[in-house]
Amino acid sequence: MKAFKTTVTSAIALCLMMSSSMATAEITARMGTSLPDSHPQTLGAQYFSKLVNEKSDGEITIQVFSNGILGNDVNMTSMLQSGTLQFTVPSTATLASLNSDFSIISLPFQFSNEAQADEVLDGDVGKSLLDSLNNKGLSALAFWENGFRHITNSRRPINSLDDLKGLKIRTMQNDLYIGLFNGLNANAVPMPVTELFTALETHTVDGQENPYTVINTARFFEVQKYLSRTAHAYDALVLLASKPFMDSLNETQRQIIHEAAQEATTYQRAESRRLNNELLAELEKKMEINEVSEDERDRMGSSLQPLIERYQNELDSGLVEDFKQAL
Ligand code: EAX
Repeated sequence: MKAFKTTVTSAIALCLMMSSSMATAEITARMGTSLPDSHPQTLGAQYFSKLVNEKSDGEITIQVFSNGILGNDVNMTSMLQSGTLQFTVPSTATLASLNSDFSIISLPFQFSNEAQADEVLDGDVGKSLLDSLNNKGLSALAFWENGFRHITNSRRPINSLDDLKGLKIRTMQNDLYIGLFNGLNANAVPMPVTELFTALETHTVDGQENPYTVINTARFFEVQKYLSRTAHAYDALVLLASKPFMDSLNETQRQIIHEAAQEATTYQRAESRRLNNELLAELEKKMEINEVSEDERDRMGSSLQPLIERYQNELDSGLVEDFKQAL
């Protein structure tokens, strides 16, 4: 009898252990970013990971791999679609290959400040862009920020449109950016940002364009002398989850991911703005920086007008109208 009791007690204990371990079955997900740990893209990823872990009481862990260790923005996005990676944060420019309407955010010389970008991204335009990825194997959670992009190069300051002539400028792997730099009389050379430092160092390209946060955290100042403040385009990032991964979660877990994404967005945008301001002052100590006059920026914008109009005609007309109204 005693032996029987012990067996029953052990069996109950075993069941309890099993059910409690089932209740806290741990989920480990991976998140890849293409930029260094100190860039707001990765800072946002780390904050998002922390929030998800806290909100799920340790049930969901997101491991963050920065600096392109898991791949570049284009192939990490494909990995999400196939379910081999769970989260990443590419530029809207990367996503234009899945839905060309994403190009509306990158159209040159449109936004004057971050508040305008927030209005577009947090309004109908942004919502319809995020929703459009649902049938592409992606669950788009929020817009984060990379910021206004400026040109660096190793040859000369860009004060006018003419100074860009013949310069080899790396662009993102995106048709609009290629058209933009070819339209400014430079030679666009598309490649992933993860290959860019070496390309600049070996003079495969003369220059590149990115926000101050990227120029500083990716240490481009070591291989680029001139920084010209063109602010030619605004760059938003998209916090993406793999749809196969989201579908594998229960409703409560999905809710946690969405809540954490919203909270992390407030933090990420604030960090991006703070650091873009702070790091310009850092870069002033390391590079030759020049302002580009409003007149010259207007000249650049005018020479890109055919490109801008071509895109506006090709993109969803309702979206283009909403976009114009928000500006
Ligand atoms: O996705 O590729 C780039 O220049 C982007 O600024 C960056 O990687 C963010």
